[in-house]
Amino acid sequence: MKLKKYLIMALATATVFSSFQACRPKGASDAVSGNAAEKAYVAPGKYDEFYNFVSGGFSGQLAVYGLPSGRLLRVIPVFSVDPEKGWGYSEETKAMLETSHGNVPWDDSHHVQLSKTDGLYDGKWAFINANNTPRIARIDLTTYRTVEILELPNSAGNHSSPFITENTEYTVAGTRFSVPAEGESGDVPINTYKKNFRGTLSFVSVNKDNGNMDLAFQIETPGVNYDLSRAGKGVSHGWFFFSTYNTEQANTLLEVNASKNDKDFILAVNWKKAEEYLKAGKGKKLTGLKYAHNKYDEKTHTSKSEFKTETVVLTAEELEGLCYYIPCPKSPHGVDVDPTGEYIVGSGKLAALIPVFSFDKIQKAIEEKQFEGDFGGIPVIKYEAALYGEVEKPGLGPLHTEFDGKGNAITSFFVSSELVKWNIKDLKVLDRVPTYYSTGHLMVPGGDTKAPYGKYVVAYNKITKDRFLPTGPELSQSAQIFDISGDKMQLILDFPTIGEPHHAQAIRADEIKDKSLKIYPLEENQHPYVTKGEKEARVERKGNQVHVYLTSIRSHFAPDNIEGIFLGDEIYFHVTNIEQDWDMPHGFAVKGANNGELLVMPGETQTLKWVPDRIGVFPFYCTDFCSALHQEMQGYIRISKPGNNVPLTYSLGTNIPEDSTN
Ligand code: RUQ
Ligand code: CUA
Repeated sequence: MKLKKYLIMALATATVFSSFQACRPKGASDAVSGNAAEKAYVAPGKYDEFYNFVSGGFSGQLAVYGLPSGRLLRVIPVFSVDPEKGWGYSEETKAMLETSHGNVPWDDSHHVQLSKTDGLYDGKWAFINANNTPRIARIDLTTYRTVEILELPNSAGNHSSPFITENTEYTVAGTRFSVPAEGESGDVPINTYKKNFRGTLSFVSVNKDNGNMDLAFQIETPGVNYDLSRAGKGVSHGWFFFSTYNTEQANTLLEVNASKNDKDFILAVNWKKAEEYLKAGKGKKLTGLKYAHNKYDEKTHTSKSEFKTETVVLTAEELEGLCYYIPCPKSPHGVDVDPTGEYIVGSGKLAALIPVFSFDKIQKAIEEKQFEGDFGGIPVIKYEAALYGEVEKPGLGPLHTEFDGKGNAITSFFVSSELVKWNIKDLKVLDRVPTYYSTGHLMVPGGDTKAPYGKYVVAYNKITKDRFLPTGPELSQSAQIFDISGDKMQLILDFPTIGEPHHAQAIRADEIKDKSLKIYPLEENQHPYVTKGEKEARVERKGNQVHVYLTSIRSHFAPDNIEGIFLGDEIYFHVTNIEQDWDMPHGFAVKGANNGELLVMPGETQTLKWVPDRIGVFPFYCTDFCSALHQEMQGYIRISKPGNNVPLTYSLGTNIPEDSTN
């Protein structure tokens, strides 16, 4: 009987929501007009105006595009192994993917945040979240390399992350999936969600000078889904806002059961207050945890993994003034804060309006205790008391909002497939453009800073049917760039993206391009297996471990003939690229290796481990076309039968056949 009721409900909801499915706007082919192409055209040899960092969705990586051309400049491996660059395959990078679950070679990255000072991008680092096995990564914007990954305990589905505060004091991580406690006490029936499942909001501090992350504290809250978040800025600096859904606290068929409440919440967190409570000793130390903290050292070119066991937890419902819920219509997704910090925009996925909250009114409501009871022991501010106003009939399925710096907001609509521009002060809709289609995130360069650059808005679309040449069952994802310098948004270009594009940010190229690292100085290389010149190239045996100290320079390896290695040996090729020229990587690969390649930057050392599975002579070669004689950049290693009398020898240019003088 119960099941039948559920099925009927599910069916009813399915029909309702099928009308909420993406709809494809009309007139796809004639949307580009006039001088549009000119606006996106960046002539050959000319640089783009912006770097666009786009989270790679289920590829787990971070993609870098130029704007306005949409040219893909680089894919930075973060949470997923990348055999193209040896990420997760070289001995040096394996520790970066270490977690409490062991080595995890993949994740799902949704949001990217550029570090900020005074609410503006400072061009030092990019942060990106791992959704599945909760982690935050930091990427160095001089090397475009992932240099740190921190795992988050007591967390699941790290989606509302890694949003950062105005001076990068903290990057946060909120539980999308509430879960019971870690360890044996978490062995509870799933349908005890209401009683046993909790949400955790992690605040990770970032060292101003070196960027190092540390889990500063966690706030434990009632169990709901925390979807997205944004820091306050300007007037609201010191606060953080998290959107929630599933305030129904359902544990099954969420599609129906988490869509019942007319309103869910935005959680407002006073993190300055949290700091006070911590100082006053109100944090509870939780021990017996295990979470990984991985760092890449640019001097030794090696990563290390450290396991931590403790965290400090503040319990939201026990600490007055720390957290407040604000009702927000219909399963909000994005929560976005305008450049002044005064206006907080909630986007209910199933709502037909956009509520805009006022920070000032929120503060007054708290002072005057304008509450409508509590949720799980946390005061709920009256909707009207926090509300600045509503944008009426903006479109269907609002997801995210960015700001143009001229007093306007632009919101993406998944269901009605459009971008809609509206004025923050009078909440009037000013313009709308169709997208192709079902836009998720959108991005205005600098759109979440105190001073957006404006100029463009990019829509990152979930569905692309009929937009690009078909490529089998899955079509390319797409981004679309619109010029917003005039009153009307104008489509100027479509470009395909990797993974599924999610959140993105863009920084003016001239703010960071000259800081890009060109080489790793060889004299500073402190790798334990570095070879600083060909004279030091050698092969050393330690038991059944063989360490090959190999150098690469145009266009040979030293040594390139190696003998005296036996089946059963473990071989470590420590390749040092002794070039000191920009853009001169050398690759390294050996036949039959159950491994990726190495791609070694000038001045860097990287190691490929190889356990041969058979006897014979195996070629190795450079994989990156580095000179006219790149095809000559090769060598041989001989694997002999154990017990055969083959002395260990290695050489370059001297292992000549005896009869070669004939
Ligand atoms: S999400 S499409 Cu940020 Cu994962 Cu909104
Ligand atoms: Cu070195 Cu090709």
